[in-house]
Amino acid sequence: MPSRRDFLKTSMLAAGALGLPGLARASASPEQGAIPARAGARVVSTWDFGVPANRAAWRRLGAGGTALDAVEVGVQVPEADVANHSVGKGGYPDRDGHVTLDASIMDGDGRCGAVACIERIVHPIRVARRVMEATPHVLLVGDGALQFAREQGFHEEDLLTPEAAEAWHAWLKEARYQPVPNSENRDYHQSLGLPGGKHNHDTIGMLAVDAHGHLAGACTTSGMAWKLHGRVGDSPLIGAGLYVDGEVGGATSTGVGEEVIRNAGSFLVVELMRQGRSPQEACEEAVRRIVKKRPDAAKELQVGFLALRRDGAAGAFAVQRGFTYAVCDAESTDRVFASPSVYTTSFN
Ligand code: SD4
Repeated sequence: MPSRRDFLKTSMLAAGALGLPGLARASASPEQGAIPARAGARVVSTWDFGVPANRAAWRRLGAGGTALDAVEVGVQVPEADVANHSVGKGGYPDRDGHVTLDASIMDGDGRCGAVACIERIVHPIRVARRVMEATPHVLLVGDGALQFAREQGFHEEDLLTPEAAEAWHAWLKEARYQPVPNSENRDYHQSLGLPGGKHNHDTIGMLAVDAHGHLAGACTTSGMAWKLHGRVGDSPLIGAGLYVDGEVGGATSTGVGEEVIRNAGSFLVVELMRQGRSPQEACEEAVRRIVKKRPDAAKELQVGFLALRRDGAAGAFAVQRGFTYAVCDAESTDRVFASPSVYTTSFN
């Protein structure tokens, strides 16, 4: 468990992370990506755009909402943000021009629900919760998921914004599918002039523990831009993009979903925490397995895991440098931390 000194150092890093040049200079060290337990509630989520999402979740907790309510409300912020090019409306489409969304939600008591490859619904996370609460199933896909959403009274709309359509038409000229690591970090990415200024994938994974120690998580995305129609990533798959066990903690992932699915990533992180690893150690082991299985491929792709233990301790680890996560608690609602990573120089 990191000492108070480590926590202070980490907090300073967080301050640096918000002033982006500081983050760029920060080198990976063990205390990065690990924040100690604290009494009371805490919300964590992937990437720097997790800050406003965390705040919405926090407000919900403050108004007496459960951890499940909080994560459901929180991830709706990027879902509705048309400037975010891959969660919900405004997301980049697949190869054929369809915006297809994946989402999952899980409570610490084991209840869970998900939708995959759903179209025309701005808030797939709300449909996922409805699957969990109003059906005997866990996962609905494609047309069946849309049919269910219609039956539940969800409003339908075209999710392909003019801006996303323009990006798709530009992509069609070469039509090369090549995910860009860290494209999710809008400010970070752009301020450093890293390659691939267009966001081709963003995912928000959020984990919350409320003041009673109750846990929940949610994950929502439009997946990898320009993917094949029908492709489903890790985000709606319980155990891959999200897993929560109220006795232990929760984990969520972002990046190239195929790599996470191959390793049942989020389940693995939670199981490692159950065996006594810290959140950060557990994330690191899950990332290292991905790298070990496909070392050459791993050099050019990004996967990041974020974990929150039942006692509020949090940690993260990624393949490439540049993964960030946002932390919100009574002390501060808007900290952004740099995750440590296997590679510290790639894409920089
Ligand atoms: C996917 N894991 O569909 C998602 C994409 C993602 O940040 O996380 N992007 O594979």
